Amino acid sequence: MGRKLLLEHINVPGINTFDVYRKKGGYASVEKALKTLTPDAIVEEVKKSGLRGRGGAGFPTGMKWSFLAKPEGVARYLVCNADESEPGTFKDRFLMTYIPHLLIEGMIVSSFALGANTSYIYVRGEMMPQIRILERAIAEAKNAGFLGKNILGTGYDLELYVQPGGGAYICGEETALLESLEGKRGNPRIKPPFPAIAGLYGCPTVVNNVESIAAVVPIINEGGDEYAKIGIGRSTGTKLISAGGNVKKPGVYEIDLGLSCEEFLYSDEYCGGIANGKRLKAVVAGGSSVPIVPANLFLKTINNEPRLMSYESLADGGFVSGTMMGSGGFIAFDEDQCIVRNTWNFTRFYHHESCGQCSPCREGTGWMEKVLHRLEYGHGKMSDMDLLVDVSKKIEGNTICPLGDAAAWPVASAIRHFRDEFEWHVTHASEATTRNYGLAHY
Ligand code: L3W
Ligand code: SF4
Repeated sequence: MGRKLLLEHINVPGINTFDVYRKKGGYASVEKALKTLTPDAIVEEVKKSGLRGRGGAGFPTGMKWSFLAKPEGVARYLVCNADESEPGTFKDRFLMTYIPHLLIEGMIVSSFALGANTSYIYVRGEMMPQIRILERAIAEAKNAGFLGKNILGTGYDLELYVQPGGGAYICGEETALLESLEGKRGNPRIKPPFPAIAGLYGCPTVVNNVESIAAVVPIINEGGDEYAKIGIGRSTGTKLISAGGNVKKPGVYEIDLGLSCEEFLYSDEYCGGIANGKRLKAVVAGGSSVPIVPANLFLKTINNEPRLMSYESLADGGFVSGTMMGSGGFIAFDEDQCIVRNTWNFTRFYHHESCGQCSPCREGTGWMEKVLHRLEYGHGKMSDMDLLVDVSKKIEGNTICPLGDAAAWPVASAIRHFRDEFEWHVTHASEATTRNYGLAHY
């Protein structure tokens, strides 16, 4: 049984309210941080913890914090990226819904560490219930003296605002998010400069995922070294995984990083195996932006070692035989699922969500979508698979933001691992067409 650092109290009735959360030890990290630690000491604890960004990139959080520029007389901002939109990912929504004060507590400690006096939680626009939940929780925390002027009499001031998002997946890319927060269209900026140097309103800004900020609470309560004892290698601590697709028990699970993929998928503590007695065919381990892998390569690496739920192990084998931890959006596909249709569906999403600034992404996602559509609907050609790989290679690495790569990788990996299934759609075109019931509207 893994440790529960974020979800320990998730089933306590009323834990979404300030009073119950406080009775369970909530906001202790704020007292400890503001009364006994310096901002630099907090950054040091986060560095020691080894925490890596939980939004998808896995960049070391403490290092990101230490990059924050501190010019004299210039405001600094902390912005929480709660624009969770990655297909298959619903762990941040879960945290915000059921234990919103954990995020607010993390925001206060993190803002103090970074020297921010104004911070924002940018929430996906469609998540109206969560926006209301957070606004209520912020009001409760402010009433209790944990937000506003002179917090707990320490002289530290912090205003925390919830900003409804612009309603586009691309607004979750950190620089597009900042554009949107400034009131503009959410188009990604060219990096560098990174937000740590020039972010919101041109000021030094840290953008962190919801789960990363929540993890700061146990790190400060227990110490960075204690946190780093959980996990394996450079994958320290616990990770929330949202499990979906054909698993018996879909839901949000907190795992110790380093748990074996087999245990995660088949044990009753987590996914409970594949539903309806079916066999596993393929897995998307970290949201739709990461390579899809067949069952055997999800459970074991190419060297026949057990695959682990860690940043390194999931990526073992690179794009040839590995995948990525990504945002922790785990989707299992059983033996009845059509990989071609799924790949088309993902690509349709990226084509729709491309902001259109760079041609490889704008044109390439549309092109891949059209070719996948014709394959799925029985009009494909044998040359289509090479064409798709070619287009995906021309997108990869040639765009302003990672959406281009995110669109390219699932297509390239699906063809690498399931080319026979793509070919079947050409050789059995009439069967492929009639099987696609219910999608004729497209
Ligand atoms: C200062 C440097 N800061 C890097 C910072 C940078 C950012 C972080 C990671 O994409 C991935 C993407 C999606 N000085 C720095 C520096 N930073 N070098 O570190 O940066 P980066 O560029 O590696 O990644 P990113 O642009 O943040 C995120 C993938 O996540 N993804 C998407 C998930 C979507 C959700 C969601 O809906 N909630 O999580 C899933 O896999 O494809 O590869 O802060 O500024 N020298
Ligand atoms: Fe926009 Fe796509 Fe370019 Fe990102 S890669 S900036 S989403 S066109």
